[in-house]
Amino acid sequence: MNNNPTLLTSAVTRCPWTFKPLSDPNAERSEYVDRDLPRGWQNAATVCIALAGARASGKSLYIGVLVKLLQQMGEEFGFVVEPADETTQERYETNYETPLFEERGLMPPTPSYSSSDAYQHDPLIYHLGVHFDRSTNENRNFFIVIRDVAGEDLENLPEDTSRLDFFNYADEILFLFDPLKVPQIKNYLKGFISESALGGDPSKVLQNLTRVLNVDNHSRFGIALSKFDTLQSLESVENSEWAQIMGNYGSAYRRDNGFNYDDHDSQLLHYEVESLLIKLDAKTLVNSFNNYFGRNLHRCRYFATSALGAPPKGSHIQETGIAPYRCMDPISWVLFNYGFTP
Ligand SMILES: Nc1nc2c(ncn2[C@@H]2O[C@H](COP(=O)(O)OP(=O)(O)OP(=O)(O)O)[C@@H](O)[C@H]2O)c(=O)[nH]1
Ligand SMILES: [Mg+2]
Repeated sequence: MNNNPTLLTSAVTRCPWTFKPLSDPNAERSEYVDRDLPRGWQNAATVCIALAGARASGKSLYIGVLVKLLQQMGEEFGFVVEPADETTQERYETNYETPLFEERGLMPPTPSYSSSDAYQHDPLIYHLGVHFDRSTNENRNFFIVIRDVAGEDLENLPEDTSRLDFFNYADEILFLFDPLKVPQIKNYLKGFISESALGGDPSKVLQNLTRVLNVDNHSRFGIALSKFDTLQSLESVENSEWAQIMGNYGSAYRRDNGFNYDDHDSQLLHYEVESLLIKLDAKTLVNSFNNYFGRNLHRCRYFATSALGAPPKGSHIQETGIAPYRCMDPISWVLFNYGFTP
């Protein structure tokens, strides 16, 4: 596998509920929440991912699909991806798998953190098995911890933002945005693509998020143009400039490398997505990302993802099913740069 990350860092052992690093990586209980850590947690590489984005930007559907992709990656490379605590399986089934894969519908908006039915208080925790860690040259347990968030809570920050503190300790903050919610993009594409109704301006959510982040925050920042299928569909707008751009099958955004992560390809995609954003007149958004996170490819990277692979049909997914596109990339970026060898 050609995953050639240029900078390898070693993953620390974090508390899965707060994302804070454990002062004793061999502890059996979290010093932050006084709960027993999952089995095998001692000195494990714990890759903690926090989703971010406005309402309806596609976070929950992405998680629903990501868990299936992780399992498929395990099948491909010969390891098993298993829920690592008692409730992950049940919470995944109820909130993600059943609505999406059994009822073949969409998901209701994630309830606000303060509501009684909020299911995102605890993250989803999966054991990826024992793997060679190229950053420490030893075999280690790898876990992935995924936190969903209600877009509503990021669009209107609570007075006390301490419950969003986990963002400060995430290995990666994955910021999804619906391209059609960037005002300039929306104007540009008016008439080409049907507009989704819900959801706020990603720039505002980004601003709010930076209010939550400490100045010394070290999380990697993945920025994904979600629902990329909507942009790909422009290929069929005859004689348009976009038909040419999206019809360019030589570009990185037109091919999915699946589980074979290649850091050079990811960097190429980064620059292509940046150019797409500038082409779409979203330079202000690009400048905001650069202001906040610097132009550091190892810290901040663009992605293009589509959880469904095609626009939904009313309140259901297409009869042809779900065909995720480039959804593993943002996760592989951090996993492989931590020296994960499947
Ligand atoms: N075309 C397309 N639409 C998508 C895709 N993923 C999500 N959507 C649409 O976006 C809507 C919102 O998706 P969710 O995953 O529920 O959004 P969310 O970010 O979790 O929203 P909140 O929970 O309110 O924060 C879905 O109901 C779909 O209509 C995709 O890959 N392609
Ligand atoms: Mg949601």
